[in-house]
Amino acid sequence: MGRKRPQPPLHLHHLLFSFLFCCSFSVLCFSNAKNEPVGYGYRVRSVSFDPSGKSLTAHLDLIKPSPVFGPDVRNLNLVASLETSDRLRIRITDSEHQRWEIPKEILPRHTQLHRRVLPQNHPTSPEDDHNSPENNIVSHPKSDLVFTLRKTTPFGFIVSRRSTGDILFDASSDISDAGTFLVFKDQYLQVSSALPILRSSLYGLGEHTKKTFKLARNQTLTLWNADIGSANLDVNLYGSHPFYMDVRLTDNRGTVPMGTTHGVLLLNSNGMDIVYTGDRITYKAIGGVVDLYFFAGPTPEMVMQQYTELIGRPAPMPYWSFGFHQCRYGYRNVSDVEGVVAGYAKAGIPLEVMWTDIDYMDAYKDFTLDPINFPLDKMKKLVDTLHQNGQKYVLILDPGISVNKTYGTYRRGMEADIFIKRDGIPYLGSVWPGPVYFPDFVNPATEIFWGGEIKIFRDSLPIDGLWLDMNELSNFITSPPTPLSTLDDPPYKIDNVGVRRPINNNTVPATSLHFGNITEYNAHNLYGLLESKATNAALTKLTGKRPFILTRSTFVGSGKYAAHWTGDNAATWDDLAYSIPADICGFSGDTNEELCRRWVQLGAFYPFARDHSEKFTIRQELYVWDSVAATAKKVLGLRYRLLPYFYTLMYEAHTKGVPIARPLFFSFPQDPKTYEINSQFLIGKGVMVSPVLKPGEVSIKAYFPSGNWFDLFNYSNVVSADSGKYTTLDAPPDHINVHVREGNILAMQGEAMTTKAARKTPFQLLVVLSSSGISTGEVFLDDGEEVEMGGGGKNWSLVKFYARVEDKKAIVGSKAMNGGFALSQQWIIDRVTLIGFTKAHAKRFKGFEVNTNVGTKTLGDSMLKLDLDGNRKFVVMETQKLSLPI
Ligand code: MIG
Repeated sequence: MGRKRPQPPLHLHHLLFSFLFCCSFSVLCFSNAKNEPVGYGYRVRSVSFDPSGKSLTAHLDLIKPSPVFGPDVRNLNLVASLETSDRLRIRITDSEHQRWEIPKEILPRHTQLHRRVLPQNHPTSPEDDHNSPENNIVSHPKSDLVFTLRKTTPFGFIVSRRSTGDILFDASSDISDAGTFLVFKDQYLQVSSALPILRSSLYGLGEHTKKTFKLARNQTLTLWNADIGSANLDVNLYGSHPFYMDVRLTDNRGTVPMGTTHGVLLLNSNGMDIVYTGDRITYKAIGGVVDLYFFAGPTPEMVMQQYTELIGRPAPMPYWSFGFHQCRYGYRNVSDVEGVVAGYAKAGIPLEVMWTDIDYMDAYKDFTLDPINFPLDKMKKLVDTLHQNGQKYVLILDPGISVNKTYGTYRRGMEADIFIKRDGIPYLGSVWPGPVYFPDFVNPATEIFWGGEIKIFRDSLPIDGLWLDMNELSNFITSPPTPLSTLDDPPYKIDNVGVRRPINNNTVPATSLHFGNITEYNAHNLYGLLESKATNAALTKLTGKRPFILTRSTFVGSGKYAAHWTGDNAATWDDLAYSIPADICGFSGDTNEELCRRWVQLGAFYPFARDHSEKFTIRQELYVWDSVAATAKKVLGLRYRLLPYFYTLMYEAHTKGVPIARPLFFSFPQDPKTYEINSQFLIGKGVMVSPVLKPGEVSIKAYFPSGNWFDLFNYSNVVSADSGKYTTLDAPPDHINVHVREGNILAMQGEAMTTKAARKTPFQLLVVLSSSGISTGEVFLDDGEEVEMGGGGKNWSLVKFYARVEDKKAIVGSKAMNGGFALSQQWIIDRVTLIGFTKAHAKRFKGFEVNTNVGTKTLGDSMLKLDLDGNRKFVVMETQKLSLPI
């Protein structure tokens, strides 16, 4: 395949890709030289159907073993099942031996939502010809996903769409020079699909730092959690997410609607390479089973709903976590930290959360305080003062427990016998405290141990959240492999760190054992997920409140327990461009005034907004430079006014799985130009951020999908894009472009120094009328920290707003779920601003000026009617106090 690929143009990043590409194929090239494919495939021995018609089981026999990458598994079971109307699962396992699969206790698969479960015994449709000699099919009239088993030699399978016939996954044709589409060996699984190169755009398969959202062709994406700074492009980083979204252009016949999207998950925790060429995707995993899930979409948002329905939805974050955070590695002592808090107050820049890195610990031991620089009495005073000011305090924890008999945490860990073992004794690694043992979070007893340690510590210092670092696991040493072990040295070398570094490099060796004799080889990628889960359970139990946890390492499903940051990015303009959501102003290296200014302008709109820097770099708190401080006040002012919007998006993420920050194609899949946009993003469906990402620039070229867009700082600046267009916008040094699209209603509040104070200000509705039809928006309200968000306790309201222009009136109204809660809190709206009147609207109002705004109001029962007969300039209603819901 490598040889046939056309020469790419000579760009630096292409050279890099070609290099990776050749490396990743060197083993195959070697086997090709001997004319030995990686595998010869399987044939179908027998097929049986579930009586419901929703699943089939095929028994597969190996055609012939191949000599590379170890012995083939001879007999396989393939089960294809429609688990819901929008989810198809294809699971291929060894029919004789149990193999490693991610246990349900570690990653529950949510299959119980009855809403979309398919009815039994559906009427047979023509495609349901189970007995054709060539093909067997699993389909259902209520599902758009169709599975076809092809009884060719070797056998194959296809996933297609019932509505359009579009083939989503085609594992039915041979790859001439890379073995067959299915290879199943003990330590090498290969599954591969053809893709329609001209119509398919893939997103996902993280965690990697990429120059583009859309995956470039001809690259290998490696998944093996590693402590590699996120400033490194294209190599495996801290987390593994073998999930992609495929956004399709329409086909020649125009049958497939533009932007039709599906999702694919390979649920497998083993190390893997994913080779993406554009016309094919090939997974090469070094263990586990083939467990593929297909999500029907057909929109990006629906794919996210369906994916998170399976893996779990993002944990709700407390309201305060949407405020601004300040951190640094290298704060010297408590007074240094106090000085930073005071610096923010003096500069009038909102600071919600103060953080401290490993500097607070005594000799880097978890759950201890440095008695000289961070003594308990001073720390207590610091936390008390923060709390009195409505602020919060978060501390870091590393997983490694210092091996030291005088250290209580170590002693209790040994007693509880909860450390990862190798050769029958705890595995000895080395991290900041020196020699360490690592808690084994696979062991249920570890959650009790860990929760106990957090409790002891938190009883003495009431911290508000925890930051979990180094949980890939990161290890400063690489222990020698066990001789002849194919776990420590597997036959297929994944492209670890882009140079096929051994998988044991700077982590816990693959031959180490977790509870139940689960090998590190299999469970490696799950460590961050498991630590997050245990920490979440501990904090929830201790506080009775919604926990705030930030984790560096993640796996599929981690969002259920913790938030994530980008890890060690660099203070460079490149890293600003790769950055959502990274450490503001950059972590490693010295930042500078201009970079930091542009970074806070962008970072103010990250879901998680934290300034963080490395030890020995120059200080970069937002008050350090006057121009940064001035810009911070302006942009954080807008962020704090938008807090209800961010928080409502948190609710949407928690209930539907749709992320708070989204690429443009999420809202505009029917506009293919959005597929290529890497330097702008959306917050929710309605707000678009277009940052400056280069030094010296004072204007930007931004893409605007169709519709009218209004500057969110200055409502009267309008970009009208009939069908999507690039526009050059001014971006003076103190400004970032943030626009809201027509058709949206934003519930905003006032600026303040803390989220607590902001929540006490009156609401203001910004109604952006739609040139055709209704505008909508919503606000979710609760106390901001109860464990469940929108739970059965009903201490919350969801108010949905709508607005339209009708006759000579603009009508703004609301419908509330549990409206009583909001009323009981006596939240009020003291201003309604309408923008977005167009010529079409204006025709209805004699003497009405286009682009002017709003008139007087009369209050109806549940509606606000705005009389538009006047001929007024930009007027917002300073209303008498309206209750919320209206
Ligand atoms: O070996 O705790 O990504 O945010 O400041 C480095 C010190 C350990 C890596 C984290 C970074 C943190 C740093 N940590």
